[in-house]
Amino acid sequence: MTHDPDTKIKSVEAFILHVPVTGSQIADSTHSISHWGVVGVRIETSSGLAGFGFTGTHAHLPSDQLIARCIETCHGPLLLGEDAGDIGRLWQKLARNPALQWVGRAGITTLAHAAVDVALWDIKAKAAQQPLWKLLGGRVREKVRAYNTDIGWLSIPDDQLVSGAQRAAADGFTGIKIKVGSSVERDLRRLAAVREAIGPDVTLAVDGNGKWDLASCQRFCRAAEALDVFWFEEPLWHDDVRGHAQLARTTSIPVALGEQLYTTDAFAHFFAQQAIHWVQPDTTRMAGLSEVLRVCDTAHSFRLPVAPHAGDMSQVHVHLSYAHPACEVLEFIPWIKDCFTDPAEVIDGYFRLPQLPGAGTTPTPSAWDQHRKATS
Ligand code: 0YR
Ligand code: MG
Repeated sequence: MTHDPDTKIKSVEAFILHVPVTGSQIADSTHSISHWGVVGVRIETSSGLAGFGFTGTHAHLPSDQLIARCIETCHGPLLLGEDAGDIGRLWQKLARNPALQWVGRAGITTLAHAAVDVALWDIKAKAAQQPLWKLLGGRVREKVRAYNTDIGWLSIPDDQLVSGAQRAAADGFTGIKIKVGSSVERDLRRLAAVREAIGPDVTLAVDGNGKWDLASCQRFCRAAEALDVFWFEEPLWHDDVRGHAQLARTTSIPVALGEQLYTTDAFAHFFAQQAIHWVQPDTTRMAGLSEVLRVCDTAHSFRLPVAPHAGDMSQVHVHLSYAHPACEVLEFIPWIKDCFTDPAEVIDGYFRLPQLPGAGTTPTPSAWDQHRKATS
């Protein structure tokens, strides 16, 4: 293997940022949180180029510190001295690290790998002095449509849910998503109220975070079908391929999922069983952009649309979505965008095209000062 001396990896350092969410607390059907965790890595090359990548968490410091430790002590030593440009080879090296046999394949080691892989893409794009979307083949679409998730939390009372949805539509959003998974009756009432308030032209998706059983999902869907639901996200438990396939056969509402899947193999089961309509891989949850690209290509071959899940709050996925033909719509949550030099911003309902070289993962100095937590 020949090594470009300029992109030789000199250091691998983990970092943790805890960034407040909108208001002081939000909830879905499984948990409530006050901060978003940006657990990442800064990789520096011998020429002094710094690349950043991160995973997204619910900002639980002890588990964030496990990810940081994995980055520095398990993945880091395999990277030092390597050519940062060898993204594919380094992906394999980390994914097939014999030291992580049994320990890895999902969870902490994969989240840590996600941060590393994205940092390598960031370095490659910065070395080329181009925003990442140019490296991914350039733009395939004029604009990336955004949908707003931040107006739809289960913790938001009914009247504020309706006014928030109206405000988002007035701001130019053509898509919103609301959380479900509390009680079928309450969630149907909220869904109907939102649909009534926004009219027929704004796409309206629901997200259950895997809380309900099949019977509850079917009961919900029977009534929800009349309300033009864009997709039902994570209706059932994340690994339940058969249940999702059964639901997909019995409702006209498209099934969306992927934010809890760590590998292309996990997606393959859902594709094979026709248990998925909207494909939602996440560069922070799978082992980075390299693995997400494989899922996007596969989805495309099945003629299935991709809507990346925003564990990165769309900092990286906005590049992917401009460049990949399968990506049709992208989630918008504004919590961490101002922590980055090239924020993922929505103007009149569409994501701004990123301009700066890199993957959109470079933190600002003030975010670094304000939100940094100890990695051990
Ligand atoms: C907020 N996004 C999701 C967020 C997310 C959660 O806690 O992490 O709702 O898992 O379903 O689509
Ligand atoms: Mg979700």
